[in-house]
Amino acid sequence: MSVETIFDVIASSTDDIRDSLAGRRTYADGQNPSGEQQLAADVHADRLLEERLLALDSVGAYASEEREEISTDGAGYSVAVDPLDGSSNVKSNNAMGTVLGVYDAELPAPGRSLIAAAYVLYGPLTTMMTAHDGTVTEYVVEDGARQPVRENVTLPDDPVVYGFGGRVPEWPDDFSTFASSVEQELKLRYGGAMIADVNQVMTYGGVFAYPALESHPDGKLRLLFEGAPIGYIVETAGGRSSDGSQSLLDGTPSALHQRVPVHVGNAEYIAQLEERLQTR
Ligand code: P6P
Repeated sequence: MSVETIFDVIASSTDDIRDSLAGRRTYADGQNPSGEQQLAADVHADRLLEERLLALDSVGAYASEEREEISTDGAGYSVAVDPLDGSSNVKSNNAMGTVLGVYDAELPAPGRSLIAAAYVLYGPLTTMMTAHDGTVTEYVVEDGARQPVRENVTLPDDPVVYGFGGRVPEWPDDFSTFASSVEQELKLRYGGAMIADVNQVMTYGGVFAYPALESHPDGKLRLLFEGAPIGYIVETAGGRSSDGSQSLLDGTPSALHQRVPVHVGNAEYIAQLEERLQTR
């Protein structure tokens, strides 16, 4: 029950977060620990989720992509949150999301210590995808309450879409070769917010990646807050995840905000990717 209670806190916060966007499209003074500018909306969502999640008996630690330190409050699970993933999309009024990882371990912890993960997608509808106890469920969130719309979600067998982040000239040659083969088979769907792009893969099948870049060999996305939770969800839905050589769940972060190359989607594409990258 305690994981469902955590999911309920996230769902019940969606109206407050969505309603806060309009007036908080400006940049706050600070940067997040990854050196990225923070919108006022990032800061607001972070404070709101910290307060509500730490108020639960089942949560003892709150870590966020928006803050350097972990907040603690007694015993319980450790939650790792990206309060507003893709917040730069507020300016262009495109989709964005919230990412949640529930770790049964002290952070930073490997993805294998995840016991649940979820994401909220702020799109035309507010939806939530949860992974827990070996199953993925999709909900529409209305008035802060989750209404299930898809049970036992699995990636479709016939993949349709792909989305690859980073600038093409920055892609290493082996990833570029992989991308060229994928482009012959699938349709491009890339919107600049991981949650929205991953949700395309969860809905239509395919592959999403924010790969290693020549200038950033660890890529852009954070292992604890983005890579592992999304890897957990996609793998629970029958897909695969990879940092280029192993599942995103096998990575052991040495630092809270460690970045990792992220590749998730249908198993055949992740197998192709790893084969291509292992010829390095
Ligand atoms: P780029 C959003 O800032 C984010 O962290 C992810 O949600 C998204 O996948 C990626 O960065 C987009 O990065 O370089 O395409 O703007």
